[in-house]
Amino acid sequence: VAVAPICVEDFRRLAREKLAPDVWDYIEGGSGGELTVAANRRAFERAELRPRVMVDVSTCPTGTELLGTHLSAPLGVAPTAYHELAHADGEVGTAHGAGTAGVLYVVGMFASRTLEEIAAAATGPLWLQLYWLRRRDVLADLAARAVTAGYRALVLTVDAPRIGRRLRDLRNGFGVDPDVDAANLDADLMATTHRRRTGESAIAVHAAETFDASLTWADLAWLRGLTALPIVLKGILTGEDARRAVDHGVDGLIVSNHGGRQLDPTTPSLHALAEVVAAVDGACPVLVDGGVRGGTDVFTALAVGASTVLIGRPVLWALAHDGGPGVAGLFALLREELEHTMALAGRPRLADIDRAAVRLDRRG
Ligand code: FNR
Ligand code: LAC
Repeated sequence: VAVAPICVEDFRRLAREKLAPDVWDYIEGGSGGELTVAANRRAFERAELRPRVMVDVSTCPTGTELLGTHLSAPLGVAPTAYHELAHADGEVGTAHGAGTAGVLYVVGMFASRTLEEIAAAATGPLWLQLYWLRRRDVLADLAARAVTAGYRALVLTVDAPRIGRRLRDLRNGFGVDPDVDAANLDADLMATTHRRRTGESAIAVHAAETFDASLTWADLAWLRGLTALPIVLKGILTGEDARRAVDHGVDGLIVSNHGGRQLDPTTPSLHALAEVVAAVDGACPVLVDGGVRGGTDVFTALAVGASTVLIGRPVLWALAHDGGPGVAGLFALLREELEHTMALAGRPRLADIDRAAVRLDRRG
């Protein structure tokens, strides 16, 4: 009997049945020994919720505000490349799903649909993620298009001066399917992403050719000069860099180790979140991604101080399983699990989910 997914892990199993092995490995894999992928999960698995009782939990609303935008829950889609690898509807499906669920969608620079098509399909807020390219004119063009199409923030990913050593992709000689393109970038800029050579990841080769590894804090002023949109940095893992980002006037931070796909081993996202929240001390919203696989994980991240929690791989699983409705279903499930956790933990409002609601690093 086909049973609808009742937990996030169900989406993973359903997606695996649909995806070609090399695409599965590209999505699932991390870099190096995949220690960070495991550590992201382990940090959540070792968290222990501390419930309060005799609290009126007859309603537990999950709606929130993020940079002036209403969300049905403190949830969103983390930026990921090439959604058409998962489903023919690609990012248009993701936009439908995220919009239906009322959550944030951070569109990836390597989206396989145009920013304008995605915006036309979206009923919820969109942000646009960028990598720092040598071709600054391309960044300027994307920023201008994002403004016109109604995107509400730019996310600069700062943990990828080059691509991590993803052994699965190297072994598979992974290249992006010739029918799937980065729809917002010129074909000549993207040619190598389709190249398949044993021992080589086309994603890594392409990044080596086009990403500008000289990015430093001083460059933020140039990005700021392009647009009045809020600027959010993604890939912050230390309190030191968080302070520095605040000093440079960024509008938000995303604590992330890129789902364990870049530096490995490194700090699990939940532990980095605690450090960053302390350093930022309320100066700007702090988002987090990496290893969030259920409503209790979302609750834990909120207790540690996250404003909103982003979901990477599970969105691609849901998209592979059932397109836009799959993505809507995934976020409905996460919202429901969060609401359920709030009730059982005696925290009926998001503002009640305080640091005392969770103990990290349970022994044993
Ligand atoms: C990513 N991620 C990513 N990040 C980014 O800033 N730009 C990108 O283009 C991509 N592309 C991408 C592709 C795939 C297949 C994955 C799995 C991830 C990283 C992503 O935004 C996020 O940080 C992690 O996926 C979060 O971890 P979880 O939820 O996948 O564990
Ligand atoms: C990733 C970046 C390249 O695959 O999008 O993580």
